[in-house]
Amino acid sequence: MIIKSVATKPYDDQKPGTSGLRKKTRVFMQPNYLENFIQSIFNAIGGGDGKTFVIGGDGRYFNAEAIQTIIRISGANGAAKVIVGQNGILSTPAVSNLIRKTGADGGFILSASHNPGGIEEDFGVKFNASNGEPAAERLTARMFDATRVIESYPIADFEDVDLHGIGKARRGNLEIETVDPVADYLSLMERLFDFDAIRKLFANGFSMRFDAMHAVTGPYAQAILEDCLGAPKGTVVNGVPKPDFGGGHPDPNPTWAKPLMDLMMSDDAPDLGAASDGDGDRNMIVGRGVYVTPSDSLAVLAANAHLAPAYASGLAGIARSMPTSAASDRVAKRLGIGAYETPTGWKFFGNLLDADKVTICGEESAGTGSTHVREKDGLWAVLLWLNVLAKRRISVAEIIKEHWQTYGRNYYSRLDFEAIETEEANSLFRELRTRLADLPGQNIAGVTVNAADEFSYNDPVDGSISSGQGIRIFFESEGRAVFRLSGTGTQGATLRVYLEQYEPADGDHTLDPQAALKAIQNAAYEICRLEAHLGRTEPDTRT
Ligand code: VG1
Ligand code: CO
Repeated sequence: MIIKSVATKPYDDQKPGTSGLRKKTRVFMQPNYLENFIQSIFNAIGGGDGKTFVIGGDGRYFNAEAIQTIIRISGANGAAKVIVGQNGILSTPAVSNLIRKTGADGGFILSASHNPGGIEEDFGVKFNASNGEPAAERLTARMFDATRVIESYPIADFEDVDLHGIGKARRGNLEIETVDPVADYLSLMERLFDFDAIRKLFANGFSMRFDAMHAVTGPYAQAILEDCLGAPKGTVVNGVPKPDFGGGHPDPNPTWAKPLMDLMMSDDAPDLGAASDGDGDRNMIVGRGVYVTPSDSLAVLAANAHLAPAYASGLAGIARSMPTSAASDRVAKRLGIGAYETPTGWKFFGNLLDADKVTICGEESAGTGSTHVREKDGLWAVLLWLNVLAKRRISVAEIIKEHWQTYGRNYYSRLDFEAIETEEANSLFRELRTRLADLPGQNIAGVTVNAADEFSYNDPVDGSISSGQGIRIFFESEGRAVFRLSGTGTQGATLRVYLEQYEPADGDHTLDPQAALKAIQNAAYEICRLEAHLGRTEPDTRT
């Protein structure tokens, strides 16, 4: 193998965010930009000598080229083997599974997740560690440090590797194995769930639509739902991954999955609607006439997980990200198990899962997962719902209604203000921080503040502390508002405002969420002086 050393200069904007490094695709296509970041990962993990890595992506624009570059840099760093998804395709949970199953030293995921794809849109790189989890903060800090001092990188000089077939190739000391992206993932799902019960459900006429949003989950959903579980052909729509996701945002929420939402709210609605995001780690669940918020979905899945073989002996605990509603905490309390609150981002669940403190985790942004991998997993959540529905034989709407009657309802909504000036966002937060100490006891827009703080997480497993993780305002009657800045955007800043209002088990669960949250929203806007800072009060998206 001929290895070249290429002289380079640091780029100053390669700090990984909530989930890897995300930039405009053209930024990644600049000379040495991708190469610098990949070599910095190798530098941060102590080199690649003799190691094995899994490589795959969600098929977006620049996926194929980036994979060839990563293979060449892996070879030049002395890696023994790379395991690559056929045609460069692997969903994020499938990468996590392959790392764990093959005992690989880590994995590269090429994706900007739910962000749109294309030469004018977004690209991204995530690195997962040997336990399959997204690089922890300590590791991402080392990567960033490495990007700031990089002077050169080694790269092997060989022909592109053909990734169309399945099999093995060799370039010098590097073995390249191309694998079926779906097979190992499918066999994992078969071990977790009662596939026979789900098959019977479909055989008895249960109807479903799964919208893969032209993203990576299409081949997985077709193989599992249609070919294996017997759902009728056509259950999966938009099932072929496209480099630009058909021009849409592959973001499974009521705004971006509107055609699915419209169907589910119509007279022709099937029994279950579901969707997944660009890289297959998020999920949306909709019943006939009823949208299930991700926070509620986490709580319902936790309360019913024992109906699936993998979780029949019960859960060790439940973790949720801080902005996620407290609905799952109530389930944990009733089950007598631990409830954990972590910062936003899946990397914070890894330690809790590895230490067997929790079995199920979730985020309000439509991510749910369990001990089976170390990533959130869109299809896993859909299959667990199917398993629950197959066992309980009642509708999604009935399950939700019964859940609220047992635990109460956490009305919930997230408002996103996108592409705002970074300085505007920073000044809003600076001012908000100075107000926190004076807020408790004050009545604002008709609601009283009980407490206010900036969330800081003390990891109970490794003792690491992550501060500055979002501002929380707690109101009387179990209301809450959270403010934080997105760490996945590629343009300016995105302010997220998360609103929550608890309604007890014997209360009214039939309100429109926006109406139920109006008082909290008014107070939240006033507290951060939203209009004064942003010049507007209408969010770009409301989920
Ligand atoms: C968002 C979500 C967060 C999620 C992250 C990565 O981060 O809020 O819950 O873990 O995306 O998901 P942020 O910093 O923009 O709020 V994915 O599916 O985009 O990898
Ligand atoms: Co994703």
